Amino acid sequence: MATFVGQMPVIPKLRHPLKTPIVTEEAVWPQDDLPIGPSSVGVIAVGFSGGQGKQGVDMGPAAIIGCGLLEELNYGLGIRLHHDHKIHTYEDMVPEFEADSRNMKRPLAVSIATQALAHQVYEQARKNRCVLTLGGDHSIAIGTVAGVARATRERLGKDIAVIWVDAHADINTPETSDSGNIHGMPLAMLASLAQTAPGTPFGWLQSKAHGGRTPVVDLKKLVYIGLRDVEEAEQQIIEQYGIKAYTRVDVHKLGIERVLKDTLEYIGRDTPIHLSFDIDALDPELAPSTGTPVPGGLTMHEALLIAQGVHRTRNMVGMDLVEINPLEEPGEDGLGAAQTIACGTEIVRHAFGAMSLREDEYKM
Ligand SMILES: [Mn+2]
Repeated sequence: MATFVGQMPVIPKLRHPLKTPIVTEEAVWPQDDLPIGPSSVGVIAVGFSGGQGKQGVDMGPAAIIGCGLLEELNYGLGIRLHHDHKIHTYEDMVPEFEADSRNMKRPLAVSIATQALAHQVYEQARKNRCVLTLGGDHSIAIGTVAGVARATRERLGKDIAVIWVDAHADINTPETSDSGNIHGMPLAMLASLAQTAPGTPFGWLQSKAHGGRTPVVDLKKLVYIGLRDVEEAEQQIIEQYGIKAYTRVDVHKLGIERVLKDTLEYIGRDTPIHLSFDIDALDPELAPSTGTPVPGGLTMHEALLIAQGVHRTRNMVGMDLVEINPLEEPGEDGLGAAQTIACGTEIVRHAFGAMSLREDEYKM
């Protein structure tokens, strides 16, 4: 599998980590009584790029961790982290070469990797930890959402809601996809719009061993924010299933406060939330280092308000940050990549309790 083939550009740190973090599998941050946020967070770094064709997105987690994200959470916000110090690539599990199948590229690799990831996420989430997964391409959300959904059902007896912040809808079925790249299909897999059967790729989503309830995501509990590059077949799916979708234009017209308030009301105040954040939701001027940039994206203010608003519900059970690709538009002296990473870091910090926006600075 093509991982780490290119050379990681030298990425300057735009933020200064406070100290070296203490993060081990059972790491202990000295306070049990933490002022803000979830007290315990599982972090899984996933250097997987098999859901799309560009090299480099597998370097995302190493880059963002290298720039100090975990120190920010651990020392900056006082959050207890559970992390195994590994970048998971699943290289030893997935086939190196694989023929296209049913208009999917590398279905076996993505299925095997996401199944393994689902198990990792589940193991963290069942211990009452909020699980932060650093990608990797967006196909990994098949694993993260499945793992979080299963643990949350077992632990709280509730279905999760998913807030999908993205330029793209990522809900193509294999049949409707032009590219065959599975990072454009995770929601179709999770919502059982794509045909899967036991023994075939993604059949594990329906297996009893994995919690056995399908679909994993109820489309009535999915909300999109930031869409601006939606394919026609995806638009049909959104309309057919009545999926709540706030496009970039909606954010512009309604304002992000209103969009967020409506989103959280729609989801329901007692509903566990998985926030899947694709860095390409941001404007490429802010976050250029991503595989499928689309102009006209969210501002940092909008992104941080989403993250902070989700945090304030105290209902976040999982979060993904995906599609940071340090090899795309790295910029002079790596500044484009550094800026992309700094944006991602700020979004994660706010989802875990950083409060740069005071309550009187926005209406919720
Ligand atoms: Mn995406």
